[in-house]
Amino acid sequence: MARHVSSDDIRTRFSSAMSDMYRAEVPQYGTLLKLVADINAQTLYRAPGDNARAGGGSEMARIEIERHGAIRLGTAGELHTIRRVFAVMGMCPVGYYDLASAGMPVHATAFRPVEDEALALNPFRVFTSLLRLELIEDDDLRERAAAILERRQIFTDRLMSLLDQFDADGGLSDEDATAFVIEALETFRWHRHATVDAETYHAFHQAHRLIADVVCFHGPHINHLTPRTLDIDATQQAMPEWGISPKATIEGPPRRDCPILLRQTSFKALEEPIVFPADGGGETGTHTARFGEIEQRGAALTRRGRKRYDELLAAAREATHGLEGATHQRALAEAFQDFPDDEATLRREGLAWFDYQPVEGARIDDPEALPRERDALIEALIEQGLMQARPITYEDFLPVSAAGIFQSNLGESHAQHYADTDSRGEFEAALGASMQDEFALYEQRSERSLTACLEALGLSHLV
Ligand code: OOG
Ligand code: NI
Repeated sequence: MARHVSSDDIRTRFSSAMSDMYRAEVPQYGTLLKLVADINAQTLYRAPGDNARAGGGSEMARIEIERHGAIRLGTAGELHTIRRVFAVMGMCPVGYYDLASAGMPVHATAFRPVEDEALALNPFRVFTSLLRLELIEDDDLRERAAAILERRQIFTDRLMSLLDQFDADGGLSDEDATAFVIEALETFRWHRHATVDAETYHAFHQAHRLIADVVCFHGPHINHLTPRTLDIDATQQAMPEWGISPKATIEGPPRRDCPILLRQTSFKALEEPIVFPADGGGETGTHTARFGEIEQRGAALTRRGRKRYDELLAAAREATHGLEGATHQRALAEAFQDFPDDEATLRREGLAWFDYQPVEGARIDDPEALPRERDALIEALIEQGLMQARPITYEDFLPVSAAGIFQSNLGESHAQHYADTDSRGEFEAALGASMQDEFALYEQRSERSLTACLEALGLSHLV
């Protein structure tokens, strides 16, 4: 039997093919990549040591190819199959994002690699949301949407048979992996031909722009592909000089000495020409769905850290309301003043996750003199210069930020209110699997590194 190509390899081939396709479809994306590469090079040049912090050297290797994208699906069946597509690329569903309370009739998960090595090679992630048809109030519109979605097939026949083959054989040969990348890309491609007539399109658009975007096209076109910057403030500031106009505020936490979680900003969706079916008169129109975004990633927070972040963000809402740009960031920074901003405190207070490594050439003179209690031992080893702790990079998304990104690209005027219902169970039923818990993943990673570190230092017996 032919050797199987690794999932990591297929993921990288796919994300690179996706990046090429998006660059051809959305020229501004190409400009954005150049800008981000420019800022990253400058940032590294100015403060090489600084960037070793979130993740260290291996992190710099992945940053050039690091992207996240987003798609919006219409049916349970589509979500079920996309899970199989991402599984071929070693990407698993992590976390549940309910955006109904933010006025978006969708819920979502993030498909991404979860193993340390796979993340280091290429952490490609896709924020994948599913339209919640039950939130469309108008009975007639809801039924029409369901019927339209039921009829479409967003995956090619060849892709479906490759998925069966992958499930049966546990992998794909080099030739089949190439075919897989080509076929899977079709699902993410932009189609200028709407599947419904202009009147139907406008009716859905009126109900919610997101509904028109999901229901009226042949497939769930990738709506953005986000590169990672090492300095989002500098990138945002430089955008206008490069002919890109960003949204007014950066989502997420403020700028900090020890970056935490995820900061994001996007630029406005393109207004693209679309064509309605010929039998409906072949009218033309425009649709705005695709946009650009950049992100800066920092340390993953523990449950306690995240709770504190969510509280401070909620409290800052009033203080930052209506503010833009630098004024907004200043007010936000003020609101976050009580959140510790040095690695030692973040670690000691259990607010962020860390990865542990033995310092090269470390020698323990008297192991018996070391504390037995876990946290005290960690601190002692760090203090004595025997062990190094580095923040673990946040690999996920933030629901409040995601809602802000959705909103800025769909137009605030369409903000709506949906009842807060927990539909996680329904999402998992559609997916055919449960989502992994992001906090558990970070904790396991931290624990694994600590165990390996203590072993390397010959201290396994201590804890
Ligand atoms: C997804 C928006 C969420 C992010 O980075 O938070 C997202 C969408 O607009 O479909 O990509
Ligand atoms: Ni995004």
